[in-house]
Amino acid sequence: MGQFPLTLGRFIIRSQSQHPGATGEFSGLLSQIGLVGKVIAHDLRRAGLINILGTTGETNVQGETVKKLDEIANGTFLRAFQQHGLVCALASEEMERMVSLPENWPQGKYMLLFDPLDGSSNTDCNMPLGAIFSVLRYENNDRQPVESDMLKKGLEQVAAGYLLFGSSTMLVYTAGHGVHGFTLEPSIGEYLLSHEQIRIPDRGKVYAANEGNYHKWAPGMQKYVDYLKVSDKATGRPYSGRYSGCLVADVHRVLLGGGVYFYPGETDKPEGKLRLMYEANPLAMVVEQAGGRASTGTMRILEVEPKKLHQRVPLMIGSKQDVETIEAFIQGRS
Ligand code: AFP
Repeated sequence: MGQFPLTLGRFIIRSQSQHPGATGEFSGLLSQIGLVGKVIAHDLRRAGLINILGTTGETNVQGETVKKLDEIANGTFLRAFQQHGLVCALASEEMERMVSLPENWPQGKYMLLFDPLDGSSNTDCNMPLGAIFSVLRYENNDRQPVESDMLKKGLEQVAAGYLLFGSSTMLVYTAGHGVHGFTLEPSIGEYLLSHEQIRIPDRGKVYAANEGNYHKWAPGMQKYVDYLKVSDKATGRPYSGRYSGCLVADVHRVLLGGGVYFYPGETDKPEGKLRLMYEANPLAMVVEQAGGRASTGTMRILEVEPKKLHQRVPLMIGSKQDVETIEAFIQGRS
């Protein structure tokens, strides 16, 4: 009889014992992320039924306003973290400003930044969606955090990860000691360790990008995509295109099987589309911890100096050699 699979809770306790000085706070935060994942997965499963259940335009039969699932997911994160003394500040793609907790509420030593629902365009067609989170530490006990306290480089993240709402619900995270993946067993409501110590292959055969933007890309980027399509056994080309419309799903595929995802800058949007603080930075930490690389095309994502909470950044992320090849093309070295 095989050993009983490790639950997220047991894994966190085991990891905590391996890192002296680790307080239960981080473990509590991660468990809350798991809870948020269960709630959002439940809401997404019902999303397809909301129309059948008789919503009419903006309100449903109970007279409730049918909010966008992004806002619902954002509310789930807020409810999960506002009262439990795990964090002292929250920031989200769905909220213009950072939210700090009322002074009389228990304050934690972490700041949580998140994209509560990544890939929202996939909601109506039952395609995968995700949520991304980044954890920063806040040490100053003299005052509550302000937004500028969040503007830390990705290198300063204490933990990062994502929830993937696909054929199954997964939680993948790193706290700086490798990357671990858990799959939700809905019948018992537990996340079970399914991918311990994930390592990304040095090179893959898959690329994920929206080639509809090809003519807006810089010449080096266009040359790279043309290069991927030329047949060459030695370098595993041509690569296969796999693009889901959900960053988390595409990065998860690349994390497990190798390859690269990229959303580059464009002629009218040189900074690209994706957000640094709660999309590129957390995924860059995960992928680098698994042995991969994440770049703007000219520098490491984790070293980008943030100027604004919602700033965008070009993103090339995945297998180390694949990202290095892109950088060579973008920098005219290839
Ligand atoms: P949405 O959440 O607005 O659908 O954006 C998803 C996303 O941020 C990322 O998950 C996708 O990889 C990328 O944008 C898709 O963008 P395009 O539709 O421009 O390809």
